Amino acid sequence: MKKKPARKIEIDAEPYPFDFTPGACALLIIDMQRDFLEPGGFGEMLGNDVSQLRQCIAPNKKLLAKWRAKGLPVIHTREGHRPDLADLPQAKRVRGHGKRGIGDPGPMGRILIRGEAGHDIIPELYPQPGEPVIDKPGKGAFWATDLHAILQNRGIRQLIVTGVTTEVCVNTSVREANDRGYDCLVPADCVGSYFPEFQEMGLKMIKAQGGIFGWVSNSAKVLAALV
Ligand code: TIU
Repeated sequence: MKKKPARKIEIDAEPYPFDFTPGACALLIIDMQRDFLEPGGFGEMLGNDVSQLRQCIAPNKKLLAKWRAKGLPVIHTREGHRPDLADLPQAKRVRGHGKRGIGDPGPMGRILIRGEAGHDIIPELYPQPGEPVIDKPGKGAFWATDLHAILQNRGIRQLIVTGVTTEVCVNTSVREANDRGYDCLVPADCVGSYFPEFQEMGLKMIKAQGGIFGWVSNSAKVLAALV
């Protein structure tokens, strides 16, 4: 018997429409962790305006609900380290010369340490059973993780990438995914940066030069494709 061709739906995106194949596409939610997003967390302690990031919670929540309702795969990531700091490079530990850094006591437990309250995902987007959570020691979701194997085992070739921050972990993960052969679409309202200029440029870099790393769209357009 002939195999049924995969269903494709166009999502309006820049620099040109994205050929969405629901059976081969995962929602990858990057680092929506309490320490980055919540008032009183590590991000705010560093002097950042968390309201800039919090704008993307509601659109993510809506997209996640619909994505789950359609039975499509969801993967979450968290940036953080082992409690013994064995996986924390010295270069990352000393960078910034902040008063407090990774592994030190913070407002919500030890900063960016697995198992601590601040390291966990915000309640609004909390993972459900069956949704893999990737603990990553770096900015990119692929480096030193089993994400590529998980995606390959599930036949995933496309990613809708959301989360924080646009210019750091989202951008790094999209670039890593692109080099591994995945098509990535980033809904602009579902990613956030502490810095408006980095939000703008982080998105521009993805879609520049004919989609050098991927596509940029918005959650309404992705939701419209999830009929
Ligand atoms: N998740 C992520 O982007 N980690 C960061 O450290 N981001 C900053 O913008 N600092």
